[in-house]
Amino acid sequence: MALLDILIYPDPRLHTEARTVESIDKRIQTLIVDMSETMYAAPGIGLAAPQVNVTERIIVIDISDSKDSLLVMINPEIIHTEGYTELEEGCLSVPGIYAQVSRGEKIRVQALDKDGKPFELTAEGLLGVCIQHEIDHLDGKVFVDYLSRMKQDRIKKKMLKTQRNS
Ligand code: GNR
Ligand code: NI
Repeated sequence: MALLDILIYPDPRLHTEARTVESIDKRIQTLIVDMSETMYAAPGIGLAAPQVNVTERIIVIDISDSKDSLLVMINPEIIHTEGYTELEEGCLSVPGIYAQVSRGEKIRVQALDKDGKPFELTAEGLLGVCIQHEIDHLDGKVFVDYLSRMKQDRIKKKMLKTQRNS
């Protein structure tokens, strides 16, 4: 059991594009277990590898109340989007900050599961938003990047200040 450290905004490493996973070996399997434990402990409903300083395209998600529905996606790709939705989002890398972000309402995603087997799923609601939020992390994007420059500056200052004081 290993809990990983989560990078906090505005850490520049959160703005690095993650690379495609080429082979799903023991190292990746262990990373997935550690990422899941880190997400559950946080607690959060999702976690992307770049948040724990691993620049590879891996995400874990569990939006269930019972925390027994782990979804692992390796090299996820959105292959279709329909409509628009807006939800108040938070992020483990931006603790204490919540804001509305506009996203696709219904998405179709393809990915590899933890054993490297390809699968597809259609998602909407919280799951759809969460998948888009996590794929953004893989592309070096954090939800505050969608906010006004003024809000981003305020959030940056607040984050740097709380990190100095802890
Ligand atoms: O725990 C999380 N909650 C959340 C709420 C609304 C929209 C997205 C999320 S993802 C977030 C965990 C996280 O930071 N994943 O990258
Ligand atoms: Ni996040």
